[in-house]
Amino acid sequence: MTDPNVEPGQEALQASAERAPEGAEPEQQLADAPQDAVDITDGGPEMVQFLTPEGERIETELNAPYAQYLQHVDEQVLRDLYRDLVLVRRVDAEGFALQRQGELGLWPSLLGQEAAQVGLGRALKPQDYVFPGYREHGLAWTKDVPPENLLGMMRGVNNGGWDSAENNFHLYTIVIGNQMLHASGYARGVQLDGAYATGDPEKDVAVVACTGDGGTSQGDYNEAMVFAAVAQSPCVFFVQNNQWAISEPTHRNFIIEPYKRAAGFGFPGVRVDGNDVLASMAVGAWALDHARSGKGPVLVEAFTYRMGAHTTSDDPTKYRDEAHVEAWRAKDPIDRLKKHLVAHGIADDEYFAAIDAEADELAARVRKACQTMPDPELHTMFDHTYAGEHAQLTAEAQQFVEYHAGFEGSDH
Ligand SMILES: Cc1ncc(C[n+]2csc(CCOP(=O)(O)OP(=O)(O)O)c2C)c(N)n1
Ligand SMILES: [Mg+2]
Repeated sequence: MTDPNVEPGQEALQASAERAPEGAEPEQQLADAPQDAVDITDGGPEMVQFLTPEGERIETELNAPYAQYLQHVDEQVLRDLYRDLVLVRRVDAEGFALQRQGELGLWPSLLGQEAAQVGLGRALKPQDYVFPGYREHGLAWTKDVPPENLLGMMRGVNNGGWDSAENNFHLYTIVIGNQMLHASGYARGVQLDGAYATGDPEKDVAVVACTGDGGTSQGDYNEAMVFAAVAQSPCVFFVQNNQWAISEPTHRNFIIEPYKRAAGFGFPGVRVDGNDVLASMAVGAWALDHARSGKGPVLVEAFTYRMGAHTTSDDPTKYRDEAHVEAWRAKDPIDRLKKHLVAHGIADDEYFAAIDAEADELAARVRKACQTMPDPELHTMFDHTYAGEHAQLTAEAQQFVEYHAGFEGSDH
């Protein structure tokens, strides 16, 4: 409960201190705060939700302003959302397996975050432009990036794998927070082009900047928000708070939650249940409308959980309690939609079996594409550094190719 006599920051610090071992220094208290003293699945009273973990559709005072964005949601839309979630999860599982089998160098799993991404993704219009991090496989799916194209960079055969201009989906960015600046700058460009706020929602552009809870600590993130706020550009900051930045829990990244911090930058912030695909879609549609119609930037924090490891290079058993993962499992985004579909007779066993079969087919397609990806010609790593011909780089590329040719026939 909020104590009106305590400053917000102090309250959060006190809460952390209360969870820390007795006698520890304040900084140590923060570091050692045992996480099991609080319900880590609780997004708080301001979190917008439409579908409970039990699959019940709810109407509340809090979700009422967003309900209009779900008017088109009929039984077919619900079935399609379920299909999206299952196919995206299946592609993700295949990516993980391919890495374990030595076919990929790395795979960052989105397990648990499917609804956050598919919800916002299905609220996007074709002209909207998304700047992802590296875990946005669900958003990529909704932007029609073929899933096999996500694998090239992870296999080390290219630097991206899709044409961002074709899909309005920028290449993955590994440098944390960097894409926030790209997005904010792009949104400013949209503004200068007059490609927003014309009153035509089928043409006006909104730009999405994706990051995680850890990314909110980056300078880039904060600079991008200042820039967008001052320009009043059509930028939606989409923070997937999956509770972890590799091994760092959120209390090591912020005292004030991201959705509340938006006010400090001068635009609205909303926390949404990131495991509820309907909530993510409704709030996402509202946010995109807000931006595209010229009302300025907005921040959406999707409260969710990273069910898997940070990447295939990480071992979360070293730093987190399995009981927490179990607690979040009860809030699984696919299970809750399935419960809803079953309870209302919207889908039956035959439908679910068909989707599972389609998912397996898709996974097989992705696997085959991965295994048959050609190794790149050596000089291609120099391509696209400059838009046009660059004499020095051409010479370096030539030298590089010749150098490697010198090893032909040897074991090195
Ligand atoms: C500028 C920068 N610093 C550090 C890293 C190393 N790094 C990779 S992922 C990560 C944590 C990111 O956490 P979060 O923003 O919550 O995203 P998540 O991985 O949870 O989706 C860090 C620190 C990096 N890639 N870039
Ligand atoms: Mg995170």
